[in-house]
Amino acid sequence: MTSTEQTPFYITTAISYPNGVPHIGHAYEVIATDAMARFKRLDGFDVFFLTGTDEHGQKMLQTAQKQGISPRELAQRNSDSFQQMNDELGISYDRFIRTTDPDHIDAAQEIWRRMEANGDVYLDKYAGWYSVRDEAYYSEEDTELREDGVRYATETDTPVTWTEEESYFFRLSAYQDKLLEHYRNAPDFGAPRSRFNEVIRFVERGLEDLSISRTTFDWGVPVPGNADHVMYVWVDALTNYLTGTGFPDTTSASFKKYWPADVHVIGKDISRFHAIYWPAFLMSAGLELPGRVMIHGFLHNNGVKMSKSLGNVIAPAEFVDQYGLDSIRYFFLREVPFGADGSYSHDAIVGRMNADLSNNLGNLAQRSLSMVKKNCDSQVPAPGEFTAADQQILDAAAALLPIVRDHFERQEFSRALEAVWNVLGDANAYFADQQPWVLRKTDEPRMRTVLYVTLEVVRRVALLVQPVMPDASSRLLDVLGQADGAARVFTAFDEPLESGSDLPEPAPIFPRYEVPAEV
Ligand code: ME8
Repeated sequence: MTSTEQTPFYITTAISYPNGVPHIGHAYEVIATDAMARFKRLDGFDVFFLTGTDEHGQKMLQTAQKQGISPRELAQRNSDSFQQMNDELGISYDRFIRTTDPDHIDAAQEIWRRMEANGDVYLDKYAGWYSVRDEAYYSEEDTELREDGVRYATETDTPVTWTEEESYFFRLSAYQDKLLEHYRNAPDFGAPRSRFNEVIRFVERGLEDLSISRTTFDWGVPVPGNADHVMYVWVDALTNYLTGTGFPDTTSASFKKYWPADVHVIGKDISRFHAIYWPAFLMSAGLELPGRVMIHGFLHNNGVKMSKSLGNVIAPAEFVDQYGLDSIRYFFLREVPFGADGSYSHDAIVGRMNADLSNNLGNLAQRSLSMVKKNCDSQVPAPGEFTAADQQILDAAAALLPIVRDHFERQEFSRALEAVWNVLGDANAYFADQQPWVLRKTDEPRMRTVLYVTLEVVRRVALLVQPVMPDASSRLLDVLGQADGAARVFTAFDEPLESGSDLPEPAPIFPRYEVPAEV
């Protein structure tokens, strides 16, 4: 298949605010999106994966002022640490976009012009309770005056100040019915359903027009035709998904190929921006809507919210150093049903590493491969006729690809991995029942069949876990003698393991987690 014949698949993460360094929540989102992107590549799609940083807005400006540097410097510094985190996490992004990139400024101004040309942008005055932290205005009833004399946005606990300014507005109120109609026609537009339902109920209550420009500061994309205003950061930020495809050049090959995006992966705090504002902006601009907004939950440290003041914000690199990258990737995707909130703790991570990775997968691979090395001349043994027990476990492993694909299609990573590990559990039971180490003395041909069947199950598992654990699965495929390239993509899944092929020296892939020695 040549690349032009492949079906395109365009996936994005949220772009992070680089007003600080990345934390585990950011890592979680890029890891999940990366697993999805890798799955689609292995499944034959022409994938474009966009991630990056959201650099404008008052929050960036205020943080920079506090640090005595320019917002551009702050953005540069922290954007670099986000990019570094991506590299440390093995994220296979195709472009790291920054909203200060010149092509993005063009894109943001063009979507504005299109919305204006459609009659959806007008100039008026805005007065309201503004939260700098949330970059959002709140109505009086959504705020409360607390004992410290400061007024807060009730929902987000952030301080608000009374702000009045001339502002451009977007006629969001005109899109209520169109949005609801879209939600009816595309029931998978938002996921998971419970989080999408919250969005729908919000729209059903009615939408107010949205203030989309600011005059009190200038760290943003200038509004076309009125240099006194910069765009509200969310108009600018959401447009990054278009910039990534080559917009405003709608005739470009990449725009034609990749727009509309297939999946936007985002966290639960920004679902309204993505499932309400974004489709409304796109409808107004005469552009197609993305296929799906996948809303994940928040990760908490030992069940406690991460916050700088609690000192429990963990740098992703620290995690990787302690447990290893693939273990972390596996843990996050297996432990927390994507969409739900989740928690991580040392014990939970070590539990998964030792039980799932080391015992269930690592040991099975290592035990069968060492027997093959000693007893089969380091070659994939030739099986005899399969018994019912052989056939049952082979069939269960062969059935995994469509099951896993189905779960990935809905970003149900934990369910995909659960299905794989169920088969691994059965494979371990099969290996223990068949006792190939006894067969070695009593029935060598039968031993070879059992070893062949086990290697075949491990091969299929190794193929399927590549998107989640790229490095470990690659080493596992190495010891199974599967060369890089055609043998490692999903079209190889149904091709049976070839007997007689040489196997390299087996090496343990998933060591048990041992408490590091005190220094
Ligand atoms: O929201 N657990 O940027 P951001 C899981 N710039 N996910 C978390 C999390 C946690 N504890 N904390 C944050 C922004 N996230 C905007 C996005 S998109 C056009 C603009 C997620 O740096 C959060 O939900 O605050 C979001 O999806 C992403 O990390 C970036 O958050």
